[in-house]
Amino acid sequence: MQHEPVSFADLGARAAAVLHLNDQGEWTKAAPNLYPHQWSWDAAFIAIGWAHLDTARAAQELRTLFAAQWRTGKIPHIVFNPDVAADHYFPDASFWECSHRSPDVPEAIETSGLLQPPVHAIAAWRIWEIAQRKGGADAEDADAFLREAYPHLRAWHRYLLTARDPEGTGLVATFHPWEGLDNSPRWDKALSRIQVGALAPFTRADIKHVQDLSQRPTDDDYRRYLWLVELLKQRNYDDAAIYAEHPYVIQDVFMSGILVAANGALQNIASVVGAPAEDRELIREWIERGHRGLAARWDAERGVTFDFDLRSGEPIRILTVAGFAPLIAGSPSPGHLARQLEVFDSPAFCGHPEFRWPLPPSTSPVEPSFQPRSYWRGPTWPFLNWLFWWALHRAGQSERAERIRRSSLEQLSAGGFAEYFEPFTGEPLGSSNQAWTAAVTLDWLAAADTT
Ligand code: 9WN
Repeated sequence: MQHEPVSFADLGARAAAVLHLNDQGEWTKAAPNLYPHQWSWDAAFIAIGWAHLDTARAAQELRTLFAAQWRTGKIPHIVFNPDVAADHYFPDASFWECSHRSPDVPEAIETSGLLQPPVHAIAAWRIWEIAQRKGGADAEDADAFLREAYPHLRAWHRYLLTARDPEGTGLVATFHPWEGLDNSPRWDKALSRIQVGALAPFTRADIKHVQDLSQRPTDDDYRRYLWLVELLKQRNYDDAAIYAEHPYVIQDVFMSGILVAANGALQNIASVVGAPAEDRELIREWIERGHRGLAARWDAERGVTFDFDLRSGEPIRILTVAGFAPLIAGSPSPGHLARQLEVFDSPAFCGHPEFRWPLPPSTSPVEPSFQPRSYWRGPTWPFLNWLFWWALHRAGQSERAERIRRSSLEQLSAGGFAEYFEPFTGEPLGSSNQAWTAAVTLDWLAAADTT
């Protein structure tokens, strides 16, 4: 529900209250009802929010996530909360069967078998920057935190650059839509080829919490999601076997662009912690490789990058926010960047004349698959807007960045801390009290006089 806009001063107090509402002491629920566990990339943004309230608590958020890191270096997409009733969220830990199937899982912690985009180094660096501004004990704690986080982050990135890119292309392969932007139309064609086999009867829990079905994935998509998990289980979550045989393997430009940006943050972290020169050289190579991978997927005519479906051997030519991977990555090509900004500002994205705010829709309204109320098929997502704001600043585009920050704060003060928003009307959709939405609000409010 939209309400009378609250003042920016009140917004900060309300955002902090949402983090406290979801706080479980050492980690934060992604949302009170719909998402009662710790999610990987949510946790990274949530930690940035905590950094404004309590440096130690911010560090703890990521420490809890790192404790669930697999021996391969993979950071799992969900760390399950053992206190949640089994029927509250589906699929729960018993569906994933990770601890029975993989020798690589952490001890005594139940996780999913997938991953999410690697925004964690960006968050760790942001926590450090915020703490440096506070100074004193906060700054020292943040130094210590970076020393602790660095080996986890390096192992995580190494995993993505090897197990998920065994051919060294600079692009990260994903094995399931839940690893990317869930029900994005980018995955429709690849999913339509999946022949769903026998699934045990199941009850979706998401539609108990969000009853408007137009906002959530369809049942058919859900069956395909579950079947893909069955196939991953049959291969015991072995990345090499999955990469070779799984019917759904997509080189995801968005994930790959984030990895390049995160490697930039890892470079900064490596200098602060005094990592050996070989590490820094390796991270530099990782960044170059990532840029090369994205350049190979650049579509000069459309001015965006497109994912590549390794099973069909085709690019996935659908205009979504993922097309801005070079902007997120910090592309070294001025030509690509200029073109990206043109497309970003165009009516196909932020410049649509009927949008309530000039914020990027998850899928472009020029696409036939665009649906303004459906999850990743059109709505705007505040945490994504944060990522663009951050990337635009890094690219020296401070005016554009400020437009995103102001528009986002207006959107949030009118609609509250929703999971996502209808782009034309600004209606808040999905879960309310979504933790990462509140967290990025805190960072935007604090940025008024620092960026
Ligand atoms: C599946 C928690 C997560 C986000 C994802 C978002 C949604 C889960 C779901 O919620 O995914 O992982 O049940 O739909 O798509 O980006 O991390 O907020």
